[in-house]
Amino acid sequence: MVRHDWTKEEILAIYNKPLMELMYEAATIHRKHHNPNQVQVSTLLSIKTGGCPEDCGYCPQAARYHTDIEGNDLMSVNQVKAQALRAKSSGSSRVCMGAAWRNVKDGEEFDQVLEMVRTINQLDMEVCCTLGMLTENQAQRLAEAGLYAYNHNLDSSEEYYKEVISTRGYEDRLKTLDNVRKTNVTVCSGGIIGMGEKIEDRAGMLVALTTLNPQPESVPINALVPVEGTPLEEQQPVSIWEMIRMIATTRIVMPETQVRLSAGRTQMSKEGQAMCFFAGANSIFAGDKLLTTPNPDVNEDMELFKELGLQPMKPFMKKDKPTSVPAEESTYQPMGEKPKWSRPGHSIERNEEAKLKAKLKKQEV
Ligand code: SAM
Ligand code: DTB
Ligand code: SF4
Repeated sequence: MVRHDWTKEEILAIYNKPLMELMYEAATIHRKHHNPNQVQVSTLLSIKTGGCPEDCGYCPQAARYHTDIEGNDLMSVNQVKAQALRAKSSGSSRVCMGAAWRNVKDGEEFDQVLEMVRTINQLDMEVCCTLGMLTENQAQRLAEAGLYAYNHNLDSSEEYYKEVISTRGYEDRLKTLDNVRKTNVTVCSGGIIGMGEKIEDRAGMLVALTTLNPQPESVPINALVPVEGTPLEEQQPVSIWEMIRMIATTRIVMPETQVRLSAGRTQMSKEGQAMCFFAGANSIFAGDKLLTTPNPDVNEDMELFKELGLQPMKPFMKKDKPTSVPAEESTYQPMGEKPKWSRPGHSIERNEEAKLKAKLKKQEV
């Protein structure tokens, strides 16, 4: 049975169980709901990199922090198709396209993204997008183009979120998830651990995700990748034990969800990752790059799969392939709806410091 009324205390009690018990319980639930030898392999593609106006304290793509990444304008549909075919040939069943946008704006660029969605859908791969905030109408247009999933993370508990991001609020994120839910696109939403949050915040984020009804079809659990130039550059990496606990707890409270062992795998041993799979992770991001930071080599991942007897999941095993609607049949009507900035005037000291540091560094050059 899927529960939507988990309390923070109950989730904390699960998270803090003796590790062997926690893993055993998670693995038992995992095999009741999923084939434990199948892992979904998803490939990330940064279709528009850097220059983002937001102030997410973890993110190398926020313009204000001046990190070392190479920014790029929106990729062409042909470039995306070539990358998707490459991903398919190396065993990926899903392509997740990420754009460093605060929110989607109607116009030429969004039309180009819709074309990318149609193109990948025709390759018989699941298509996911993560483009920032969305209106209901934009979600509907993505659905019509054949989008399978939309990723928009809650990132942390509502309380800790405010310590990391000031340019939009938790309720804005929930609104986007709600807009996606009104279509037939599946919801992908999770978060990051290792940002300096307490275990209570991890539990708080899981409460928020489990309360969603239906629960998200996929939940990415990212370990922070500390990037130089961001306010979180000095965070110590989370230990593998914390990652296993977070994955196992997520599996127990969201039994039907695909739990994705996401960013941070380059810092984990093969044995550590194997324990995450045992504890209920059944999805990874593959490819030598996440959006801007490194990820394990695909060949190494496939070797690990072989060693563990895991198979990459085929596309559309959880839900039918969505049908794209030809453009002329689209019900699209611009609504002119603007997502609101929910916390005007609010700023985070650590983010302001990082902004200033980046500015001074630039002046020195
Ligand atoms: N701009 C869009 C948005 O924010 O929704 C989409 C791209 S954004 C990079 C997608 C997610 O990547 C973030 O919500 C965050 O959870 C994750 N992420 C970004 N930087 C990260 C980092 N340094 N370490 C771990 N996860 C990160
Ligand atoms: C998610 O939860 N993790 C992915 C995906 N959704 C878009 C992104 C991880 C980004 C890690 C930092 C980077 O490579 O820029
Ligand atoms: Fe922009 Fe997304 Fe990065 Fe936030 S996480 S700064 S919205 S790209």
